[in-house]
Amino acid sequence: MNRRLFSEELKKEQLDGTDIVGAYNAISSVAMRCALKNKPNMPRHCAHYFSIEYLMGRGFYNNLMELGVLHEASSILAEKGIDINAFEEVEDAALGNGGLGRLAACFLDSAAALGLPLYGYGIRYKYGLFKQDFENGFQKELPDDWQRFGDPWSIRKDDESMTISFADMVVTAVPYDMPVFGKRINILRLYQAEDSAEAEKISEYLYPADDTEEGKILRLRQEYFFTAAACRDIVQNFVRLHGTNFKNLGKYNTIQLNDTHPVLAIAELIRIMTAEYAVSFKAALDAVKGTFAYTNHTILPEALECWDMGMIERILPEIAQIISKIDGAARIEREKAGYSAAEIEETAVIRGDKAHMANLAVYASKSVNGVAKLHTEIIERDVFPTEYKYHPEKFSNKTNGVTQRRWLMLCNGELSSLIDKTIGREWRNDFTGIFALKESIGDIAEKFIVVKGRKKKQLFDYIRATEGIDIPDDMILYAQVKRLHEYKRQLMTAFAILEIYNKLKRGELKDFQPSVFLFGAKSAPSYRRAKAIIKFINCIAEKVNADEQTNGLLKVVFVRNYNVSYAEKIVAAADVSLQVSTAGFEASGTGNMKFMMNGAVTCGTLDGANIEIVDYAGEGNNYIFGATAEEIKSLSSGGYSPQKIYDEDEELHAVVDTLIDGTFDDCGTGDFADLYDSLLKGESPDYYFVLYDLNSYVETLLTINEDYKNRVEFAKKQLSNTANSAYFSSDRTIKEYARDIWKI
Ligand code: 26V
Repeated sequence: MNRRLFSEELKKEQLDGTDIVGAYNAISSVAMRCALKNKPNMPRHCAHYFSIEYLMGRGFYNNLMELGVLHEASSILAEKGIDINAFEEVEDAALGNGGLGRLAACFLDSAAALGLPLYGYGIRYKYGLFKQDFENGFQKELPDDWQRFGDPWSIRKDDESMTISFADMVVTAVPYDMPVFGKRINILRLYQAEDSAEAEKISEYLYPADDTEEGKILRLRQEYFFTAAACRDIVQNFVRLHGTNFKNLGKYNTIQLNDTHPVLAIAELIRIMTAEYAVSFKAALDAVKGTFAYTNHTILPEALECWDMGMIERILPEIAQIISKIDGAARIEREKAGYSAAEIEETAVIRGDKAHMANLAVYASKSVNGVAKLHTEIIERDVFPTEYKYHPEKFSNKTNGVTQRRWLMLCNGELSSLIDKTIGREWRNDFTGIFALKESIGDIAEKFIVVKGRKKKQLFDYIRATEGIDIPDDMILYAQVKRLHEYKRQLMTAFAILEIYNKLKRGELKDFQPSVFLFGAKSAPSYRRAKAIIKFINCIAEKVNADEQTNGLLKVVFVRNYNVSYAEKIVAAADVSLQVSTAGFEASGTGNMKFMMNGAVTCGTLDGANIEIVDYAGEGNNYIFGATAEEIKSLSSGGYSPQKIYDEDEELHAVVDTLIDGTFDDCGTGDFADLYDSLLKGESPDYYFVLYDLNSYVETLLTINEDYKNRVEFAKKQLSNTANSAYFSSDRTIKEYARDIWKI
């Protein structure tokens, strides 16, 4: 963009430091006006990303950085008496919930940076993911009314609105286009539902509760709503550029399905071709098979969506018919290809009275991928084994990545300048250049310690101001920030902290380096056990932080409302990245990569992308513990007795008992007893092997604590992680998608 124009325009603005939101909107609008002077059209050949979540984070700083005017803006504002950091009070839109949505945002960033045409489609929720507060240690959800700050980075496109029909209602899908800046400008198009109060509900909330029939229908409407509008948009562009020979659809377009939520698009695209362009069903099916690509992001059975066919029939009768026809076609095709009857049933699109969305996606896509090496092996071997047997060529791995522009350059200017001074600035254009840092690790270790210290101080100051908790600046920072889920085992960290606390009280840990354990996580509002874990950790924090005997040595903090902006501060400051999921359950993880880039060592299990992180950065520079995915699998098939561990290990017994012995108070909810039962009772007690891995976890945490005493050696380990993080750039991931799947 023309920097001079931007500076001139910005200087003309009447900005007032007392109206930060007004100034925010004014500056953003100037940047948008200047940047969009020459926006490219959708090219003939491009890829489309369909996702029910986008966790874009704050657009302000990132966009100004991408546009190359962050410095200009900062100095012009300073002249006007405004500190550019003041805009941190403008909250970011959290139109997503976790890794899936943040990955979508990183991908858009990377594609634009690389100059690749990738267009995102999703929903413009009125309320994003709830804002989290704690009330007496319990999570409380508050609506996230992000639009109250305005939405200066989007443009409403009334003239490109679409009508979307359901059996019982018609709604208008109004696009809001958010430019994504880089070497080229791509667009994230988010649809808002309008026309009636009923219609508006469709784009009101991210993940409305789906434990009732009504909630399920709403979720179904959301999924159809945005994918139908997006499909129509893509078809209109295709027809304009290439005519109506839909044989070529997949030659020019790939639609990447981010998990199963957008999978109805497959049926809708067939509907559009057959109903509106008189294409035969067979030809339409062939066309979609060349167009769609599916990414799986989780193997948790509860997250693999199945829709009741009766419900689809009621709300979307034509779509139901098409799904039935796809199911029929798949069965015939597979019988001819030699699938056994059992194999046909297992892979069927309709099983019983349910549409199996992952099976539909796998059947109708040209490509299926997992998001880390181990995860892809698991989907090939355990989740879609039959399809893999007959169509191995369809499957591939695309290990996730994160954008170093937000997750290193923007969030850690101090480390970025140290890197500049050490190896020059070329790594900023091509992140593979970061590898050159390896040669200088020894020389800059001391300087790195200073940088880390500064980032920690910034974070601790922020925590003091927002959470009212005081953390000494020199503590080792262990961080576990991610969605709250039993498989991620925040509970195991809680137990580990209690064991360490007990050891400190008994005077068993000589020369223990002062440590703070930091958590950030939101729990799904209806997920009782996840919420119980939040309460439990808050109880531990209260007890530990108030104990004068251990106070200078151990702190526990659960930050409120963990989000992208908080994450930017935490990943830059952390010494130790806790990635302790039960092996086999975390598809990839992307937080692990952000920490790695910023020079934290990983303390983790051999799960998801941790395996590859350690492959690149070296096992000696990280701390791996716990059962492997294979061990977990064999333990799961019989013979695991958490009761035995509990009975035989006194220390472990004692910390688990704090759930029921009155040490902590769950205010009569019975939540702690329920957690206790989940570990020791029922059909598969301790399903996530918390007790199994606890001892080796505590040992590993203590080894890290010991190693930290040699600050320089420890800093070298940390820097080795930064130097080896090139592979975990989403630029690399996007290049692989572009080369292997999108052919752009
Ligand atoms: C989402 C939700 C939404 C709210 C209701 C409960 C619930 C349960 C599970 C999920 C999982 C959605 C899929 C997902 O986010 N997967 C994550 O994708 C990341 C990007 O590939 C990956 O790094 C994480 O390992 C994976 O968990």
